[in-house]
Amino acid sequence: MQAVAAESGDRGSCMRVDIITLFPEMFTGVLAASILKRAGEKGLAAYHLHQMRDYTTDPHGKVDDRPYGGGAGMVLMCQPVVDAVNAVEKMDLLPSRRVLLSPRGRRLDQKLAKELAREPRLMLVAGHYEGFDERIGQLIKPDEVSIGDYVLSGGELAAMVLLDAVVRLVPGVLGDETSPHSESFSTDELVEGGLEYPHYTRPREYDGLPVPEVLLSGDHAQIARWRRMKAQEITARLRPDLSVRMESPAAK
Ligand code: 6GU
Repeated sequence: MQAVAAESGDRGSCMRVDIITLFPEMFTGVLAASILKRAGEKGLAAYHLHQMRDYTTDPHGKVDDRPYGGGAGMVLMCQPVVDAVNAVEKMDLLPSRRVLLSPRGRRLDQKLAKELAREPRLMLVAGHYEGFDERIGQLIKPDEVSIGDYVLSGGELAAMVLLDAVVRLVPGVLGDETSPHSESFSTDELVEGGLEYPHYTRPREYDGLPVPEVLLSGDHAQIARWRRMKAQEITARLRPDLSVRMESPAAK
């Protein structure tokens, strides 16, 4: 399965993704649809789900306990998490870049997604409950990553968001009609340089609303100019914080 696309020359090689979680079933739908699925089918990504509970030494399958010092909620214990990470690490010779999903982590952005897309192997560790025993971080030395300033019930949804953002950047994953180059370029523009220009498709008029004339003109230079202008307008209006970078001399 992996060998097929790995042989097709200019495409990227296969990224191995290990996911350690108490809720592997949350991932199955996401991994079986759209781009993440296609990356798997093309042999550009291989996903391995691991049930953290399988690694606890507790006879009742316990993975969490009450916090020392008191307080609300439960804390993930060191043993199941550390043993799971170490056991999963050994399942492949490739060393993994370890990412622990945590609201206190580095905020995920396009730059970090690109960085992670270059890794041959990712290990995502998703926790639930109040959090991880602090010593887990010291022992497994992960990068901690957050997807934004709001509280999720667990790291699973964050891991899926991260995975989608990362895997689509693995060379060869996006369609052939949009070359990896132009697609990742437009991705750069979208998030790093500003927002994208508006898109239109058929029909030429819908509910009294026409498609802008210039897009029907066939004049590609003029279309490119119009799109640049619209992208700047939209960015200035909706995301002035991103606009600043577009004004830089380098963009001219
Ligand atoms: Cl990575 N985990 C949790 N629990 N909440 C979050 C998050 C992660 N990122 C944003 N909120």
